[in-house]
Amino acid sequence: MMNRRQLLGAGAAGATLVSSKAWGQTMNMGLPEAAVMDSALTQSPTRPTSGPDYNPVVTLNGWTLPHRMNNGVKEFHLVAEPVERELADGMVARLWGYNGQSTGPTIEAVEGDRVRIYVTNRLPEHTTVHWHGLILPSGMDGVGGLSHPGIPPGKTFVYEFDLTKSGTFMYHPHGDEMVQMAMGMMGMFVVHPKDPDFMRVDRDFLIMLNAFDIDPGTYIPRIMTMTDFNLWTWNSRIFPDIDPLVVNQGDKVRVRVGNLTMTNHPIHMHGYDFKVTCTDGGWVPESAQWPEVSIDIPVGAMRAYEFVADHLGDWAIHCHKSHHTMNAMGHDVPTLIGTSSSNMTRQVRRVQPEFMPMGTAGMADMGEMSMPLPDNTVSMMAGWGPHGPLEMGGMFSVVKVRQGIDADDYEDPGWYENPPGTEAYEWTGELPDFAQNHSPKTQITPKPTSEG
Ligand SMILES: [Cu+2]
Repeated sequence: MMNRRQLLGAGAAGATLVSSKAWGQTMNMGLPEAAVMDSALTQSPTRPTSGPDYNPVVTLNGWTLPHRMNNGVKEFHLVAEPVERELADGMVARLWGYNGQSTGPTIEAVEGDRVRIYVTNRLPEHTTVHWHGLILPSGMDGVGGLSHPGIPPGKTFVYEFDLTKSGTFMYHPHGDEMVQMAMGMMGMFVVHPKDPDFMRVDRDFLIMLNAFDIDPGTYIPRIMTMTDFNLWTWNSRIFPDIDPLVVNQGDKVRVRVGNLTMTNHPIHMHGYDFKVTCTDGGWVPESAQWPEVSIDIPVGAMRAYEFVADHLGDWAIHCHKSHHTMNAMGHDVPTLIGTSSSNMTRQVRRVQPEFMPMGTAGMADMGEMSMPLPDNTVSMMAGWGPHGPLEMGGMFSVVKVRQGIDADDYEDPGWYENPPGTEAYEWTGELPDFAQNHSPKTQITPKPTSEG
């Protein structure tokens, strides 16, 4: 649900940022309303009501910031503030974000637009907004202390520039950046082409890769973590509560993926090959688009790919670093595969009666295990599919390709039913000796055989 609020008493410090004429016009209108989102679910795309037509983007578990027109200028109002974000059902994080959520709302506009973006700072410290990838005047670039002074708490600054090119860009603070990005401050900025037919697709999904380090049972990210994060998120959401990418068969589909984490993420999509069509530097000419099934998204970069959704089914889409498809886990756990844990278990249970050893056969039982969890966390390998536990978490979702899905319908159609004869099945004939599992144990030290 979106609601609106007027920010009464928000200070205006724009005089040094815009010309006095522009500022005079702006003052007459007052500040634009600042829309707030209170839901972490995917919101329907916002179709344009004026100006050139475009196919709006769908931000997974996110929304698009409304704007108003003021004398031909598109005006937006971002509010940097502490937020509560549901990372998953049963897990809330206390983050910093924009307009009620982290990640912040997507900003959508059209090539050739002039935009005026009010940024109100309700954080306890200064902030700025840097417009990653956009071509703009140096003083609008949002690097605190370099482009302009930081926005003090309680103040509102105004950014204003022309959108000279279309593409996919990002926004994030460039003031106490390490802390503010670790706290969840980031969003995406999509500029649609002026020509509605240029690079047109039927479905256009947005994913921002981000990461947090939140100890189970706590609410606030550890801001000093450099690489060993324990929650790998898309738009500040973890599987199984990342919404699916719902697609009608035959649709031309684009997926735009931005990365503001501290490591690269090879995003792999099953069932299709696709072409890389855009980076945050611009569109890739058709002759230079290259095919992929996994695309590495470097740190501080965006990659968009496209495909035609010919193949019906439920297709996994995920980061290919396997630790990034797990939820909150510690990495300093010893490997117990092949060991006998019963003696150790007995000893540990004397001091911790609920102790359960993990990883003696593998970790496949984690999804089903009902270990007592502390408050405010989710299990490591969660998610159920139509055929049992999915054993996935973190950066994972499902592309659901179906027939007869309406243009603006993104509702989960449920699980795909594989047509008869198209699903892997069990061999029920005789099993020869070599194929039988006589000893389901991993031998740590192979035993000498009688032959030698
Ligand atoms: Cu990853």
